[in-house]
Amino acid sequence: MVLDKEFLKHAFKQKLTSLFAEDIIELNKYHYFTALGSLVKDYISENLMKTNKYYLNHKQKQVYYFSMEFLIGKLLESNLINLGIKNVCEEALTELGIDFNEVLSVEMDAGLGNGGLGRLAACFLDSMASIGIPGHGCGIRYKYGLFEQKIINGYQVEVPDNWLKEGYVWETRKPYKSVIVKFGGDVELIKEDDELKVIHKNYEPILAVPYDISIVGYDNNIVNNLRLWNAETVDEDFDFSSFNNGDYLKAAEYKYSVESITQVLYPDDSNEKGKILRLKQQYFFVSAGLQSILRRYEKMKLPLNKLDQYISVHINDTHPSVAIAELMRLLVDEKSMSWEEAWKITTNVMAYTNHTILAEALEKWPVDMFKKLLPRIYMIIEEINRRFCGEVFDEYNGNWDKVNEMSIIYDNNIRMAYLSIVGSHSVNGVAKLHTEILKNQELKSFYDFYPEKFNNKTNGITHRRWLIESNPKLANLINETIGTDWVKHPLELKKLEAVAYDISVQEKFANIKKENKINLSNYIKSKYNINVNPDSIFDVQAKRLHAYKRQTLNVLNILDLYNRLRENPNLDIVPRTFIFAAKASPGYYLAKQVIKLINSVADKINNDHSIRDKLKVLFLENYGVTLAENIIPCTDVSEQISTASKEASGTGNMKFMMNGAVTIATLDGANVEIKEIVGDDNIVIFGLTAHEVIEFYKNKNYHSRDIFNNDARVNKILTQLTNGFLNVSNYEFNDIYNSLLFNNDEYFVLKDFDAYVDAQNKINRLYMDKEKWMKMSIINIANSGIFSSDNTVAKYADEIWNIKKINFKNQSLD
Ligand code: 26Q
Repeated sequence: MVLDKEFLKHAFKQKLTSLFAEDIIELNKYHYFTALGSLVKDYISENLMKTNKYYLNHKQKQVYYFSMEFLIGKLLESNLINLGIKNVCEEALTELGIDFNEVLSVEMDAGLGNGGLGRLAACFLDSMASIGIPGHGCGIRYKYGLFEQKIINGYQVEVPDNWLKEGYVWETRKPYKSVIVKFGGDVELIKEDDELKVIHKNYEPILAVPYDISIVGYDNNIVNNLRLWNAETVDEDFDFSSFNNGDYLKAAEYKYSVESITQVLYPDDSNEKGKILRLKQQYFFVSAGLQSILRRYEKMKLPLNKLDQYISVHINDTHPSVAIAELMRLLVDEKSMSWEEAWKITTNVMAYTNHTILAEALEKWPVDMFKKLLPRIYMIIEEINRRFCGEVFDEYNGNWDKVNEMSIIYDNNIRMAYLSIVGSHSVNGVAKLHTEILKNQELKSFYDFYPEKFNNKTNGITHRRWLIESNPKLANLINETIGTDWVKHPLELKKLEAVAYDISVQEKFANIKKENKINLSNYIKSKYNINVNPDSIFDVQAKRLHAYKRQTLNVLNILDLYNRLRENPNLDIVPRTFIFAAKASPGYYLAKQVIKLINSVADKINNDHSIRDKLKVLFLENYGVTLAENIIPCTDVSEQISTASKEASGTGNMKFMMNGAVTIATLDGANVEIKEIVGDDNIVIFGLTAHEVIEFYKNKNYHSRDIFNNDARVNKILTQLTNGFLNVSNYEFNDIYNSLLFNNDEYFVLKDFDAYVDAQNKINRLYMDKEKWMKMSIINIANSGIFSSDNTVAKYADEIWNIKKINFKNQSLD
């Protein structure tokens, strides 16, 4: 199929007819979107089939990225870009009198993730396809993605995200590839011909139906697959037959309980302990995924004992870690392989990424619950643990303390991180600092035991979505300035360094930032009826709301700045627009209070005309992939201010940098590496180091009250939280107040306050020197190529998966 404009116009009209049987003038942008999407999908499908055939014929090793979350956002524009047909589609639709950008904008975001971990999975899929890695996603087709956030009277209100209600043009249901997943029941081991046979009875069978979404590589004809599983009842006529039995309600209830498995994404990015439905979700997609991988493998007629040469399974945090036991079950129970051989293969196949060091986020499952739901899997974990503990016992000369410390099953809980380490050949952190903390603190005993397993893979982001798609003006200017090599080789962005001091180039970059800021200002005006000055500094903190990310620190500085402005209206500052965007987990009370606080401060400041135009505070609702794409290109200052040691990596930090924002940051996560690459002059660093934070925890010698008592500014601001100054009840912010003062400020907000104020003042001074600022901005863009997920994924392929890139350039896939 060749797509030229005339062909497209024709095919588009035909699609409209076949889908809607109405004349084009009767239809609206939603229909246009569906028709164009469907057309593009047809076009992609040809390459999908060719890619598959190529992989099969060449017996290419495949990697499967198992993840509970894929935060992929909209797909139409990125597919068009990767296929190289965006311009021609835009022209075709424009000639038909259709507003192309409106058509792009009506697509629903696929918000099947909470935040960083889910978005990372989506960036990796894009990069794997684009650099030629046969890599596929495996996850859950949640009927409801992450909730939609509304702000009502300053509070977060959650609305269900019914993203499938109009159908989803990118998916293909493949019922003939369904598999059965078994829950509960009784397991018996019997000896038959000297072989141990496993009999699983009285289990509940669930039908796992795959929905496939094509992942299009950039300009290389490769199409990989994202397979999302849907839970359904096994017997299609189930409710009907029961109806005949007069048991209709029971059948309906049963159907509901089965479908509830894939009903909703857990809206929590740290911990929601011990929920049986979540464990069901985990085993459901993992078992379905592994069964379908084995089925494909068997089709290739390769011996099972070579599985590890042809398959890698990557587990995105511990959420899919039952995969280790499930693969053992499939090999030992269903394929009659010996334990030893199955174990060798399983550990070679599996690799694990850790995304967090927050103790409360480390997954544990209560033994009783686990055993009941997954009896055979539990037995297998017990056996894995029995053997592992034996090794530890031998290695440490019978030291039982060591065995207890490292045991996978301990205190009636299964520690999933430990299972993941023991059952994988690779364990990686997501930024240098994070990996060091894992090795030297959190997982030290495992690092001592298995040093060869541990490695670092600093996160990355796809520059196609986060620069080419979201900031087309900047991408074009980069093309004009250094050519287009960087598109396929993002490290080439480095060439921009040569022009960072060139005033005429700086001006062009500044103009684009300004144009983007004007666009966002218009959006804000139309949505919130607030006037924003596009010449003000756009200072943005956009990420999940969490105490460790310290949105509170940002707000406290704003309050202090406001106090200073009220005392001295002539204070020499560049007008600043502080923008927040963040969802809080619905059950995370303190995080939701912080949203109310931000909105209360915003109300107070935005309505104070005495300081007008010097300060604005905005909370943009419903942060997600699409809003991120709109905010990031407009940002001057990127807020990356987590308590050092707490943010595993961060990826927003990379997105902002790539769009020319200057970062104000603690030395946490990947901020450390951003600083290393841009140099001290092109980033503003403040605050405690990870080492200092860890020492304070250890020595318990931080007392937040001392700061309250000795720092008049802190005293004043905290008092303003509870004395009616913010036009809310005096009690409204009691819990925030108490967390800072009486619970000793777990995240060192007050401790870092003074350094943060200084850092913000420094930002103000730097921005006043326009040339200096634009130099910093350009140097940030120039050095962002290293954070393209193309590089990250290439390292995974090379150092973990042992998969070579395939190169299709000028080569047919046939
Ligand atoms: C666990 C148990 C029960 C319910 C929910 C969860 C759960 C869900 C999501 C736990 C964690 C997550 C997500 C974690 C996450 O997004 N971590 C982020 O991963 C990014 C990619 O590596 C890093 O850049 C961030 O630093 C890290 O916070």
